[in-house]
Amino acid sequence: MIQSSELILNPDGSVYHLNLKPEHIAHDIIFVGDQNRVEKITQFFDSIEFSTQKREFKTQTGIFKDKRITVMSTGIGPDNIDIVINELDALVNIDFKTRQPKEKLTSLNIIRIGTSGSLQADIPVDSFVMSKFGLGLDNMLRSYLIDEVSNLEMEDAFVKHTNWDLKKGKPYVIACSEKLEKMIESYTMHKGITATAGGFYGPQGRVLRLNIQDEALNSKMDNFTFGDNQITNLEMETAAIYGLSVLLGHNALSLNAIIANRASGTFSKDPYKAVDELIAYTLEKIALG
Ligand code: R1P
Repeated sequence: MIQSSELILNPDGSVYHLNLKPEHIAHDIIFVGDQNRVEKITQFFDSIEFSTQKREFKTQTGIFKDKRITVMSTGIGPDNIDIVINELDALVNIDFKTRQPKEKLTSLNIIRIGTSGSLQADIPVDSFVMSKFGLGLDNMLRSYLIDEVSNLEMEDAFVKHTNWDLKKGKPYVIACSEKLEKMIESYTMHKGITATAGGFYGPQGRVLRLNIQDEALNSKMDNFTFGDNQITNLEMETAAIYGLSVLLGHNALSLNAIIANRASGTFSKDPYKAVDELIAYTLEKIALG
């Protein structure tokens, strides 16, 4: 039995941070970072059956073209992803009455629609990136037993290529769900490795008033290749989503609208437009899937 200090439920029986009960979520789930992006998606729904918000975690469930979909904001960063995916998994795979894992696994389909900075000059602002792999620079996933699901070969190649200081913890690499990749695939989307940082400034090489440990990291990441894959972009959630999803038996895919190009130093003139286009495209694909 899982103790009440470990799986914390609110007095109404909902799960601690997300404020959700099992009946509130669909099996197809869209993650966004920004809570204001939730309604940018659900405005296209035919109906909305449920809405709630606690802290940065805003959730709405409804119907889009006969498909029941949940849209949820995760806030910023891998630490939030730890909360969101563990609590979502508990909603479908733990019996809240007996506090025991259920015998039959329920697998969720999780698709992130995010914003991100490109590291490659030829992946311009306003384009879309599908993450074949998440490369976690953040350490969160290292609290779990990940050796059987992570790509050790790519991790070692990245450590060597960047002369990575292991005092920062060892980066981890996790692949996307092939099922969702096939479902969403588009020939216009760039595909590659998405690096996930545990912060926005120093961890992504931004210097304001503090010196950083490795000023050359972004340019080293820029020319890292593994097989046909290069590091396309840098954001703050994908690798953590992939890692926890694989460990818990869920399918995950991350899509990002590129709003900044770190190689050319440019920022989108209309970042909302690129995000809106990615939302419209993804919703249609989920409805068909
Ligand atoms: C940083 O500004 C945030 O924006 C990006 C990063 O991953 C981080 O969460 O994604 P979202 O727009 O999806 O939040």
